[in-house]
Amino acid sequence: MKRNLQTLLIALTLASPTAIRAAASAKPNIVFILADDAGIGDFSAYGCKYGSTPNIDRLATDGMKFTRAYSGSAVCAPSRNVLMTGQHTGHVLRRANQSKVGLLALPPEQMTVARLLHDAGYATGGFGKWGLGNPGTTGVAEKQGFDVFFGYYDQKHAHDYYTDHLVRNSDDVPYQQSGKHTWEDYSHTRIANETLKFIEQNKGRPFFCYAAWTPPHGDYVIPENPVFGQKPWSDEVRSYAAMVGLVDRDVGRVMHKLKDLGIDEKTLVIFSSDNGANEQFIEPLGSTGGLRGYKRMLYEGGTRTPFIARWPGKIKPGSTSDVLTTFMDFLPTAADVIGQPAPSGLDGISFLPTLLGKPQSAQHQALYFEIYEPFFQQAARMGDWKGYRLGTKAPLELYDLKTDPAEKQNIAAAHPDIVQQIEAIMAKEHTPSPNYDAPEQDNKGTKRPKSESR
Ligand SMILES: [Ca+2]
Repeated sequence: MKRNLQTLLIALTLASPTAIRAAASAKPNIVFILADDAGIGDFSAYGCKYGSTPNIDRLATDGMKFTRAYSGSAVCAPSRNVLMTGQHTGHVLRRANQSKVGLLALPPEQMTVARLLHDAGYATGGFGKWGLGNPGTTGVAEKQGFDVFFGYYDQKHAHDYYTDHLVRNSDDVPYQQSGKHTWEDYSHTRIANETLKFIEQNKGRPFFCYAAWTPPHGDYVIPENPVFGQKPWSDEVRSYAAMVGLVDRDVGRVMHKLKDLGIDEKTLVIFSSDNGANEQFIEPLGSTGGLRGYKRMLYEGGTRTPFIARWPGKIKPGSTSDVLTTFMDFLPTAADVIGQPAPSGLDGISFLPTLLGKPQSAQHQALYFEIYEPFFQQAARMGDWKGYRLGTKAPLELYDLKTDPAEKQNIAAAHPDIVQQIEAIMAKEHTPSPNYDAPEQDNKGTKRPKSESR
């Protein structure tokens, strides 16, 4: 028996990639669907006030809804950097969309969740917006563990939903426009179709599908808007609401595809959004769910995110979890799902025990965030305590999220011991970056981040 096992191991070691893939076939598929700039208040599973997102609701009734989940950051590129690398924003390369030395690209040997899964025999595909390295750099998706990436590499390019080209593995794919702004012309149509095609093509082997779709990020345009077209809102608000609906519709298409192929039972599907909503959608839509702040701010409205996981037979249907988690936990969780130890140097912790309904013995003592856009901010959550600081010189603001989820009452003066603990966390978790200058600012709060975005 032992000898047979040894023979098998030797055979596998020498085997072709196909044989290794066959051995890995018990591994579940992983689909991560990432909306862009959608707030927690845009989804009916989290109390949306203006519409419903039934397909995403169904993920929650079939699976687990996280009630205290955070994205990686309050803007696109750092959030995706955290998601891909399992490190928080005190450690990652991208701590803002821009830097003082231009767009930063992931380095060649960067550990990413795509690389981890690819090396374990997974087919790896990304569809939508990449943002961690433009063509010609070391950061392109196909050098970071993806077999294929289709969509936008450059974040500014991703604003153009009626573009004349998309990009596949760094090559331009021309995109003929009719000039009439039809569904055929709309880039997300093609990106969603490519997502489904990848799933279909890889149905017979484990795959990782990273659906980093661009809606509802601006430009706020959509070919048709039958549901919200007559609402007394601005054109941008009407389009944004419809774009959230589009994300929901295509979550439904992904689920249909998985079921049609008979593989939904062996697929872990996660849905989330990369950062909080823009300021302009708070008043008409309540997109930040009543939380303080919005995109670009480390108050709750900038980073609290919808996070839902579905995995039949593994995750209890209709369950919820209040475990504190951010995108940094995705990589170690993926490693855990495929039975591998997490790579070293991560900040994240696997939440697989939570998914499986087991005690989450390893938990974060605190979550840490920093951002250099438009101003340097730091935030840390320790249990129900939330510390926030604008600039490097400002006194820490302290909130008790249990009694004050909207961060209205700064109670720092009453809790100097907690302030001290959170300041120590910020000092420990922040590593200086040569790519950014942290502005020293007081906390008079006169300057507010602009909502318009890169
Ligand atoms: Ca975003």
